[in-house]
Amino acid sequence: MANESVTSVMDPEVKSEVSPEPGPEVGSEVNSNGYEVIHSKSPLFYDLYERKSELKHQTHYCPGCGHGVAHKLIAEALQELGLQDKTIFVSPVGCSVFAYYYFDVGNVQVAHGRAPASATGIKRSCPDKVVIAYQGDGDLAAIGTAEIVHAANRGEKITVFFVNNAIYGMTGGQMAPTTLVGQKSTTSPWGRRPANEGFPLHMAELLATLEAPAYIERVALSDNKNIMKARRAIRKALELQRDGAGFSFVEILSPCPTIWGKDPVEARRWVYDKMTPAFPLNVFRDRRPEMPVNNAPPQGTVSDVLEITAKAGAHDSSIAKHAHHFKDVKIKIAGFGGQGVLLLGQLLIEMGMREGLEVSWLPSYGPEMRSGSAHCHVCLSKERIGSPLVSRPDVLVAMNEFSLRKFAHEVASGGLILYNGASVPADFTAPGVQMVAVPAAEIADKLGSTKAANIIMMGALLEETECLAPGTALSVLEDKVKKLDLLEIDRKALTAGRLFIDDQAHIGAVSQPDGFA
Ligand SMILES: Cc1ncc(C[n+]2csc(CCOP(=O)(O)OP(=O)(O)O)c2C)c(N)n1
Ligand code: SF4
Repeated sequence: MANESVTSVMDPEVKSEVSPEPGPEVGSEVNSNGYEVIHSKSPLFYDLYERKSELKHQTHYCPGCGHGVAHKLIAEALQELGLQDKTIFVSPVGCSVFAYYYFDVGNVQVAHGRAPASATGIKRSCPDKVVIAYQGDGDLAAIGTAEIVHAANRGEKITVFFVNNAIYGMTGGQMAPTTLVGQKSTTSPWGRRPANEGFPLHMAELLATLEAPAYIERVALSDNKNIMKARRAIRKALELQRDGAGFSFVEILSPCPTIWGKDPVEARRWVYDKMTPAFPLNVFRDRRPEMPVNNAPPQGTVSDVLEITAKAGAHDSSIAKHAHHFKDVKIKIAGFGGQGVLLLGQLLIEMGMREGLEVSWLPSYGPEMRSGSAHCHVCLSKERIGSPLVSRPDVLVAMNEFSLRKFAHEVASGGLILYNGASVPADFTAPGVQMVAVPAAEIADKLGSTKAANIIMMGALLEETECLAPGTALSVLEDKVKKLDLLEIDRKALTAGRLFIDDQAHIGAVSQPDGFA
């Protein structure tokens, strides 16, 4: 694709198909065999490739690499179809990771194997765009096997160009799922043995077993005639997407001279001689799938879908009027699974939402359903929240001693620790931090349910920090707690937590520089 790196050879058999499409022709010459060789570059490529200051006219691909040819064919097709301004190109991890240095279209570079998943999200949110996932065989057929199969099976209206060079190029020649039987690689040094490494994966055939795909073809960059066929297939796949067809997929058998240890001409020949018998060229699917129409989910704002606005209106007017004397409050709640640690965080963010704050909740818990450690990060903020991760909490709610000892050191200076216990352990100190021991489990037991300990801590938190209104807490509990007897206990627990702070804690309110009282 660099000016001199790709040539179109005027073969009499394919002459009519290779006449250069509109675009700046850089030059032409007649070679020693009497053929006219045309050097051209699609205007869809950037003028300069900014990757390296000294190589601004060259790609990073090795001489004879199929990626450059595939890029050129895609660029020309997009240009001919007038799709440049509508295209979003999703590049993978692999040798083609830098495709965004070349294509002057919308570009996204994604994690290894995830291009079909990312392309799905992009296409669904921008249905008028032409979304291309471009992937190597390691990327698509190894680490990304699940993504491609499911995107194809859902009939996502994206186009996938699958560059199969039978090897991992970028990482130095490990065996790919497409490596041929007997082919040597750094991880199959004796040649691929089906009994040990399995058979090559035929992705086009595999995807053609699915109902949803609209178009699947395998082509080869082996010789000019086949390159012209590849050109047509690439164009067709893009046309189908433009016309709203369905999932289109072109597998491109492609030379990797460097890793194969061949010169560019030998490598092209190897594609034809060795790869095409193993991966037959064919159109495996060409039809418009029968997909149910009108199956799009209802569209709406997050507030509408969560019915937040409607619910907020139903609550007493004191909720919205609560004054927040802080810019943001970061809270960590930690304990054992089963203590309602995560739930307490969810209740707080629900309250924050109802009071018009920005909120986030990030849970973290072990695999055990009960007794494993669990904690969550809660942010309440008047401004948009950059990260839900709380590494310096203003408040730590420690539901057990283990969590107290584990997280106390993280609490910001001047912050608050609410500890679920009759008293703070004698040997424990947390300089510069207010500590309040709330015998929440004990009080909860007296109220009739140990489970209510988290709500007692909530009451204490609200009373001590005044970060959210107790009225909001009540309305949230009324909506969320479906069992009436438990709701009654929770109401009492909320009050008990607040009263404990007022009547028994005898510890002054925490003063924060931002006014969090
Ligand atoms: C999660 C993750 N796993 C592994 C790698 C290492 N890695 C980078 S590229 C690559 C394989 C690329 O091969 P292929 O998709 O065939 O593309 P090619 O380089 O041949 O074009 C691997 C395994 C990575 N970058 N990220
Ligand atoms: S290693 Fe192979 S796939 Fe990668 S740029 Fe070089 S020739 Fe192309």
